[in-house]
Amino acid sequence: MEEVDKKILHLRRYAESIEDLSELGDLYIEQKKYLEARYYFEKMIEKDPTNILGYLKRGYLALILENYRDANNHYYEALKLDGKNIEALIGLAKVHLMCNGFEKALFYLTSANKFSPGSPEILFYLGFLHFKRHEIYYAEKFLNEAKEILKQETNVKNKKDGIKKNVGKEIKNKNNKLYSKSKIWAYISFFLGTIEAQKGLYQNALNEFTLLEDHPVFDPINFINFQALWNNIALAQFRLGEISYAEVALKKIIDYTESNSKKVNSITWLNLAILYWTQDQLEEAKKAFDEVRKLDPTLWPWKKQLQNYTTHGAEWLKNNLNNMLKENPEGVNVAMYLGCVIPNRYPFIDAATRSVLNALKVGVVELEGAGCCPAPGVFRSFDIDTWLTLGARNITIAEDIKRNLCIMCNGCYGTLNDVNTELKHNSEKRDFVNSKLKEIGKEFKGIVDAEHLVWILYNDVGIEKIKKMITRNLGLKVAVHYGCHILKPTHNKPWKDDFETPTFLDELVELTGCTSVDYRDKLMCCGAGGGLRGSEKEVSLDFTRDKLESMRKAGVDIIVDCCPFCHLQFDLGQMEINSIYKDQISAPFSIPVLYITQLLGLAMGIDPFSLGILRYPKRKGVPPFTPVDPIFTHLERDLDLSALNQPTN
Ligand code: 9S8
Ligand code: 9S8
Ligand code: COM
Repeated sequence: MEEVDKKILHLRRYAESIEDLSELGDLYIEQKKYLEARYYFEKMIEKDPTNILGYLKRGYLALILENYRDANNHYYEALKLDGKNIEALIGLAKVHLMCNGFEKALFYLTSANKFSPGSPEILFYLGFLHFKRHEIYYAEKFLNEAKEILKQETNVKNKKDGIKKNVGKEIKNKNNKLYSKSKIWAYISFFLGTIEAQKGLYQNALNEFTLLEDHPVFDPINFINFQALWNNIALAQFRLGEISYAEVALKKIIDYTESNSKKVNSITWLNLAILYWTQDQLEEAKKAFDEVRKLDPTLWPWKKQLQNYTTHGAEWLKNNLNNMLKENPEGVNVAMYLGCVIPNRYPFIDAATRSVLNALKVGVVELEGAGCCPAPGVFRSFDIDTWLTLGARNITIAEDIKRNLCIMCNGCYGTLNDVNTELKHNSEKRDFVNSKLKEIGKEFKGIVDAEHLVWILYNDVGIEKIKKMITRNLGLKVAVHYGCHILKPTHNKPWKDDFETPTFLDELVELTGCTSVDYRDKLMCCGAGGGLRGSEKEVSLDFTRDKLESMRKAGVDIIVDCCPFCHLQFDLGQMEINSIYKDQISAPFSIPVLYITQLLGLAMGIDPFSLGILRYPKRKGVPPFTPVDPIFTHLERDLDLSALNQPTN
């Protein structure tokens, strides 16, 4: 008979005191015999309803069983007996954390912190709470505080015990790095690493993660934790370009599951699939995608499109685009204005936009013979009359077919909307422009609107309708970038918000289940506009670098924009900054950049090939320059928070 069993037998016979019953319950928990444990904890309460211990134990057990209502009730009873009981306060905070009741969790943790200041456990949960609320600054602050206190405690303890070598609470891992065996310490390091990764500081992240490689908390026995850690290691390696290390890390998880009949999660396979895809190992990628589908069909629903795309390539896409709705007699109809940057450098922005408009049943036709808008920051700065005339010419093409323009570029929108307003209201200028247009048999009438795509989505189609089309919750943290010309000048813009604090683009982004994260100088220029990129590239990239550092500080997953020129500046710009400003940046940048319709399309379930997010074959020298595939990889969502229910030492 095992020692534990003997002990249990003994206690069952002789247990009398509250303490004995409590010990017996604990032993049953260890053996995962929860019903028995509950029986003895209930006996504790029966025996002495004024003793807090029984309620605490019942709450603790309910937490393990993820029965949050019960946990809440028991801890609440405990708190009634002793309003300052730290365990009850932390227990209640955990319950609310698990149910995303952040306000209440914060309340309990703050009280706990008041009654027991400087407890690493409380500080850890405060950090964790802020982490979950995407408040990176405070998350880091509390986690670091907790870590510091743990370190001091360990030192004191080691000194007191006269411990000189690596025994007791501190041990060395195989890389000979000193670390603490404490559970809380391990979680703190894990979250600090995750935060570093979210900031794009992948080397820092790895420094934290490798400390945990052979930590008991992340041992394969705690499979969920083990998987989360190695997924995160893989992601950091992947983003650092260490592809083979990333592959090894992911395979480590899969190998372990195969030999231990554990269940690998679909995200691990998805990460592996994306890794192979980016390396052009299509056969392996397909196999991995198959595994993803088997485990979770909602995570990778584009199996058929993948087949089509890999067998028929661009033909399949072209057919898709050719068969789109041209006219909707009851709905919204527009004429697509492309500008210069999209057709020449980012054709997938066009493809993504058309796919989304088609899904929303918007009729789309071409503007045959349209030219450069012309660019506001360039032409208008030199010659207003030429600018007006060329702009008016483009508008007349839409007038001929009586459709409003759908403009995907802020600069083009700036020009065409300004020209349109100006000529509708200024008869002198209109006469001048028309005298020029007459030479090519055209006339500006002022009968259509020049609209930004975002306004068409937000207003003409409407938030409600888009919301109904959203089928997937993307859950990414997004740096929304508006750009200049969509907001300014303000006199002829349709946005009802205060133009200094616009929300329309954030609202669209948040329809997808993403969070728009605030960051410093959100409305600042990307740096490209006004001819700056063309004439002073380094200066323009200095702006961009500044914005990117702010985004990184806010820990965003991706950037979302609504202008191809901004898009170019962020996408290609990150690569340029990584070399030009190598010595001035905290680490190389690699934040995926999505155009708004790519994000919406993904949330609407449109396949990533039609949206230009995954492509084949992979080519050098064409966008996206900053890889966007990582948006399919999941960082903090790998974390299993139930692991936090385990007792902490
Ligand atoms: S067209 Fe010519 S150069 Fe650009 S993309 Fe937007 S602004 Fe108008
Ligand atoms: S590009 Fe698009 S809209 Fe602009 S001018 Fe300032 S920001 Fe970027
Ligand atoms: C920016 C256009 S989208 S421009 O460079 O200001 O003309």
